[in-house]
Amino acid sequence: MLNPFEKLKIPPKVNDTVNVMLKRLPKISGSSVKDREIRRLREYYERVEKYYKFSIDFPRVEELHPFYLESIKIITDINDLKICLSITKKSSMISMRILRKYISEIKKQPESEANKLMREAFGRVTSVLRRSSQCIDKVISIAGELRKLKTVDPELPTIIIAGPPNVGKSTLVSKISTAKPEIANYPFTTKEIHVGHIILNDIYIQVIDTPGILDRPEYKRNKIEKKALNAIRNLSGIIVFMFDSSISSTLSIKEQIDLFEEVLSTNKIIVPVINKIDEKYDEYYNKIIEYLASKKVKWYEISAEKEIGLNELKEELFNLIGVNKTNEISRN
Ligand SMILES: Nc1nc2c(ncn2[C@@H]2O[C@H](COP(=O)(O)OP(=O)(O)OP(=O)(O)O)[C@@H](O)[C@H]2O)c(=O)[nH]1
Ligand SMILES: [Mg+2]
Repeated sequence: MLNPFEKLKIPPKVNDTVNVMLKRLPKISGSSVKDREIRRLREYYERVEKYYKFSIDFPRVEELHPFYLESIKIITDINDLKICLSITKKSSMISMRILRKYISEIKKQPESEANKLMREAFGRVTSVLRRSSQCIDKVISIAGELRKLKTVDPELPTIIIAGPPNVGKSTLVSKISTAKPEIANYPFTTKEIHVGHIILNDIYIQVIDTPGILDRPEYKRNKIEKKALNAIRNLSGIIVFMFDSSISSTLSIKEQIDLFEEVLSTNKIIVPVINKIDEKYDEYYNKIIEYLASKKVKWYEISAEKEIGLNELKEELFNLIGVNKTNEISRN
């Protein structure tokens, strides 16, 4: 299943449509005044029809995969969206009806009435659209944001790279997959979910880079953190949870452990990975391994940046996914 918003045709914002139409009017001509005014209204009709089709083609919220449903909830209130979708549909239907009525009226009336009728129709439709423009434009911008998630396929075998900010998630993703996310030495560099692939003979493994998450209650979390949690909770796949063993880690060891516990509570397969082993700070490192040993889980120690321990980690991930490492042909 691909992103249900990927193929959705998103119309221009209302004001843009009206402005384009205003500029187009003097350029539309016809064989007679009647013909010209009908052509003008027909062109408006075609543009308005795009809003109608958009409202009809917008994926039904009830049928969305939980990952996409949650993606909407992060951006907006679902009920507001539903109301705005129905306003988009209704106002475009009313506008289309007005335009049809005036087109047939122009056909019936004398030539001398044609321009007046066209202007009347134009004014009425424009005011219907403008009255609903806040709602229509809202749905348009939500659809635009959702389309950006076009590469997330919730049904591909998936590895989700998660953890605190600045721990090296994007660095790891860039080393093991096709994705080339931005890497920088400050928290919240990654603000969206990014997707790369490890390509094997017959399958694609999706590798998802997520934004950093802080150890704090749900209600305090920002939209960026919520996007990461959405991937963790609603995409099926293996989670690589990264710990930072360097002295400059954004979260304290206790916070890192608490966050790990939270992710653990999702009951997904989780592979703990201690990163920045090249710059490990013994006191921190010891606390992390002491904790992981007490949990009786197998962990991996890597330096994503210096490419230490990556092969062992990949081998484990491939095993968990159920593919053989010898099948790997490329990471580009
Ligand atoms: N010493 C060392 N530094 C690393 C390692 N991996 C990443 N870094 C550095 O850590 C910083 C953060 O790396 P990113 O990959 O952007 O970290 P991130 O977890 O994606 O960060 P956010 O997107 O902000 O959550 C960068 O300066 C990296 O060069 C490592 O293994 N060792
Ligand atoms: Mg990042």
